[in-house]
Amino acid sequence: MTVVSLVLSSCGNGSSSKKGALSSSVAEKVYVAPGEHDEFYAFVSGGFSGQLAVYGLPSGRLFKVIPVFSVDAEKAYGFNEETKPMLNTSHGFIPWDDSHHPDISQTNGELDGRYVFINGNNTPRIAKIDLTTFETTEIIEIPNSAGNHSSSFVTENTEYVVAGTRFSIPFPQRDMPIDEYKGNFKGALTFISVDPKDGAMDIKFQIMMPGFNYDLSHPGRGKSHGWFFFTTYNTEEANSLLEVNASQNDKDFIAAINWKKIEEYVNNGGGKKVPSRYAHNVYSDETHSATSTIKKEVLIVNPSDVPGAVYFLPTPKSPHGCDVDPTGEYIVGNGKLSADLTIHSFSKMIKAIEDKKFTGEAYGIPILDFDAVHAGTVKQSGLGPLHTEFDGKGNAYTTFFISSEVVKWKIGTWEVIDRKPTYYSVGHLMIPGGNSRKPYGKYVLAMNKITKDRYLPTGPEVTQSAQLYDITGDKMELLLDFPTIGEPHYAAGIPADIVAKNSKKIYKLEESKHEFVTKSEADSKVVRDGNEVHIYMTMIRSHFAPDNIEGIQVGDKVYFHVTNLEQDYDVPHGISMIGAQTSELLIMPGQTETFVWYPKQVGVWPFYCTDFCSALHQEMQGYVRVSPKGSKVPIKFTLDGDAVDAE
Ligand code: RUQ
Ligand code: CUA
Repeated sequence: MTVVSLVLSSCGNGSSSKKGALSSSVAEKVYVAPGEHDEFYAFVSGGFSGQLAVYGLPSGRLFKVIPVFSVDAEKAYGFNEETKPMLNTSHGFIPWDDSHHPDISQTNGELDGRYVFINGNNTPRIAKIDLTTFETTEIIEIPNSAGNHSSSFVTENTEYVVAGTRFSIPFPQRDMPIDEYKGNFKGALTFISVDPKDGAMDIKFQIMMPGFNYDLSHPGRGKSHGWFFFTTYNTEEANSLLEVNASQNDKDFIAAINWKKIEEYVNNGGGKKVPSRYAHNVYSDETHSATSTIKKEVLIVNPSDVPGAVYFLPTPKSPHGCDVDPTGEYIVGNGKLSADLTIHSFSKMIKAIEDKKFTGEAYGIPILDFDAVHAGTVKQSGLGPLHTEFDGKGNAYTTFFISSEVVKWKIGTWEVIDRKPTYYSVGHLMIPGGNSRKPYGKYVLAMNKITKDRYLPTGPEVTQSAQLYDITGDKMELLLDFPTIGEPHYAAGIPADIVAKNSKKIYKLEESKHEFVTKSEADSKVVRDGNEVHIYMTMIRSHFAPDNIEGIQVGDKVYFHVTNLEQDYDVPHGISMIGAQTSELLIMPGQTETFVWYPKQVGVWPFYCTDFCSALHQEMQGYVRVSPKGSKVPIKFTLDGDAVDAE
């Protein structure tokens, strides 16, 4: 009630009202009128939903949930025969994951809007989403890894997408006592090359690091291009009760990896191929189908074999986020058990390396002298810093989980300029382009873990949410709360016009190379092959061809290969079959998809279109006659109202 009356009473004050979230101008700043488009896309990770959600900013409107690591019955992802291979791993078909950190591809350090990458944390995987179709088109499993968390961040020209293990594990993986962790477990940092032409991913090498936990990472850029930075914790190498035992050391490390040097080493024949099983799954836009290949070896690099490639920068108090400013000079360590933020200087680091300012080593990796690399500290800035983003105007914004706030501070002077509460317990934050040379510093999006009283209650679980702040002025201004799917971790934002112009409208029917495509109604047919029946079906407003099918028997395995003949934008059709133990298919114009049905009961069973496609959508239906096993009823179907006998 208070909110309503304040909003009303500030009406007419125009933009002169600076009362924060309650001024009347706030509504205008997020209001996107009906029919108008948002200025930015925000790709917000779904966390334990395993997916990636697409929102518009500033409105906070949800456009799409892209299925990535979890099956999605709405889109048949992981249910139809075409996409099942996408979820294959060395552990078999895995229908779920925990998706954390999306990152958009870059060219020359700027967002190019071709792909979004995102990591699966649980069964380590990296996925690539094609931003012409907004569909997951490639997933590569990461071997010798567990809790794939310091991922999936891209280098300046998308040379690599990088994945680091959170949990160290025995290398090679084997049956061994857990209390022999120290020295025997290793942490793999994986560099996945991305083909500049077609975006194909391939594991180029894995660096086998000491058995710490590798928490987050970011690439160098500009002057630090060629380097990658990873926060570590549990440098104690404890293996139980980590909340106590991994917080003993006053400082953990940021690992600085000169990947250019390692790339050169590897290109000259360095490294060792070791057996490792991992899945590489690729979806083809031509066949509308995915294939899964199990790969059998990976190239391992031991850091001490490449002198000058890996260093440790001491960083206080179990750092979480590892963030690099747009110039590439500053590396921010967000020490989650600290009140301070530690910032290292890239130039000082290079100098310290040249001057050999080392204070020791860990497993042969030099530890740089803290004072020789330290650029500054943001003092007493809040409690529990997690992540930092940049606006490209010399300011940084850090989330503080414990004190529930976003704090704005100045790069170089390290002074706090502003702080705004979040509701509540903020984890990540995102400025569009914040992980690039060119941030679009108009908004910051904070992603909160707990929302308690902010929304109508929905039982024991209340939605997680995002909050949007205007950051164009000296002071941040809270504009909007909106609910999110799952639990958002990182997000990636991009100006809409970079992506929208490339959005695909239809799949061209004549270009389809799907194995079971039916390009015209006249080609529709039903073919029996032993107890397998293949139905080659088409759909167009507002009927299926064939519609009535006879001669199916209990115990058959019936494949519905269904092609949507439409060649108009935004005209999908759906199909669902009574008793099918799978989802509907939702088929885009020009696309072919397949589901399998096991008829279990004799009778005449209907199927229908699930997507309201025309005024005669309710007429879009058909029947399958199911006879007892061994029946003499021949295969027969109707096309265009005429009965056809199968050849
Ligand atoms: S980690 S807060 Cu993946 Cu910070 Cu989410
Ligand atoms: Cu096709 Cu409804």
